[in-house]
Amino acid sequence: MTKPIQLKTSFRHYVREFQSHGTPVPSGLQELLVLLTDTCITLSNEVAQGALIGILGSAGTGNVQGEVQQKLDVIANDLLIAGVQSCQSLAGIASEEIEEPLPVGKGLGDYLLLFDPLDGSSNIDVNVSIGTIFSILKKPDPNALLTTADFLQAGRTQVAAGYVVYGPQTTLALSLGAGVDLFALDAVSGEFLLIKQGVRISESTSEFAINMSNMRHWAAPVKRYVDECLAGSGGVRQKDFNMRWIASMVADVHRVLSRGGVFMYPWDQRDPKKPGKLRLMYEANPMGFLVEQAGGEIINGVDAILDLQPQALHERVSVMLGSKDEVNLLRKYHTQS
Ligand code: AHM
Ligand code: MG
Repeated sequence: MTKPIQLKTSFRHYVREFQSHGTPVPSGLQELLVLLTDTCITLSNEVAQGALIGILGSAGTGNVQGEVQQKLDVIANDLLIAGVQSCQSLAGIASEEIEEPLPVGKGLGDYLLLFDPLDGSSNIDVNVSIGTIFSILKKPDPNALLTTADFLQAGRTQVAAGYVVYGPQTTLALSLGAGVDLFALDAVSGEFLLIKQGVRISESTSEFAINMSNMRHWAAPVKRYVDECLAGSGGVRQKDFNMRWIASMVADVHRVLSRGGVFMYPWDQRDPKKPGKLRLMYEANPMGFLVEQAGGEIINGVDAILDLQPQALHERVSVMLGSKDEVNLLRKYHTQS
């Protein structure tokens, strides 16, 4: 049971008031969440300024993934790292943009923070929604030296996960393991205010999201699923489907949380050895935590993503998430093949 909190409560008050089954949020986690979300507010203000402060365009550098970095990828990464340095309970950070984990202070403390600092980089320069995705894990031994292995925990062990979308509104979605709550950035107070408690993803939907330009590379079960959606009311599904693809996972997942749907970035044959495009630790696990906490599902085709044992910090995974009925159908098509 989650304690109801009054709408428009500020995030600072929310983390103090939040209780699941009478248990409040530990003070160290409160501190981390407040520092992290405050930094996202700073980042939101930078994003809103865009070209006016010269932060659009390529940084001319590459990241650990071999991808070209945008200036905002670098700015977001630096801001987030700096923003949580004073957190006493934080032992280390792993970022999509950096190869090795960074200790915070001496690398001691209860929590580990992982993030994709700026998701949807291809949308930065065209003023389409982008975001920050984060995941918080418990450090296995708060008093031991920080290692990469500390971070390699299955998604189900996350103590918190969330994202911030920098869109028409700046919106924060957060789960502390007892439902998903939504906040909007209030321009007047400069704070996140609670706008919805207990978000639920509808079990059925008639909306799907996938990059259709990759259709010729998909595996047969994904092609079958999408073909049947496209056949509409005259096909086996006997209903018309709508398609949306924003190419920012934060914005696509926000739509799924808001009105249901299914989002897919599956494995494909372009690079058969690559399990998928999206990253397990920085994208799939935190989004999966939110989706499951809102009553949806997330799989790699066959297995629940939150049960996967990560092998490496930057590993990639095939992703299918959203409304239960559709994810179950995708699982069925994958297990039949
Ligand atoms: P990024 O973290 O480098 O921005 O990449 C992840 C993004 C997701 O937000 C989005 O779902 C996907 O990559 C879009 O890929 P594509 O351009 O192939 O459609
Ligand atoms: Mg990303």
